[in-house]
Amino acid sequence: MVAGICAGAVVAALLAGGGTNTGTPDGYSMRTDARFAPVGALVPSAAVTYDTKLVPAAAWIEVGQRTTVGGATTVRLRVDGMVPGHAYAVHVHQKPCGADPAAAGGHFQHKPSTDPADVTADNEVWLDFTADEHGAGEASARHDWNFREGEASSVVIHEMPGSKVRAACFTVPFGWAP
Ligand SMILES: [Cu+2]
Repeated sequence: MVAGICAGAVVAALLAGGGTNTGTPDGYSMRTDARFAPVGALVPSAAVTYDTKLVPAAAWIEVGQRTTVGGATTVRLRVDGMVPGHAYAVHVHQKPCGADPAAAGGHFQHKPSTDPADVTADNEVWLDFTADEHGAGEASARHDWNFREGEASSVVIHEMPGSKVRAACFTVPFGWAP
């Protein structure tokens, strides 16, 4: 019975689409990458830039997720082609990206809350980074909890820490398998 439930969840994870998804009895792992393209680009991308000065077209992003059976989840971010020395704020957001930067909705929160005090790196997935002198950057975040179905769908790059302005967005097949 338990095995049947697990198998169903794995299928759901695999159907989430994109990248490399591996649902196994050991958990869920996924890695996906893309090059940014502006809204309305001839060749659309899962990675959309709204501000090509901060996130240039053709800048690269990779996001990986590893979730263990117990639910502990690590999310990794790697980027290249960003503005050297610039500090970006990055979060996992609830909805897929769209032409409108607001399409990605709010942050994924482990404990859903409207209290600003719950907007923390403990209750959310933050992947802030500062690009190195070559424009590359990376970050990772680990939590004891997992995503919930349909509540984590993208990674949003904000123009700087503390800013709500969305410079770019990457639609990611996050999983919620056991
Ligand atoms: Cu955000």
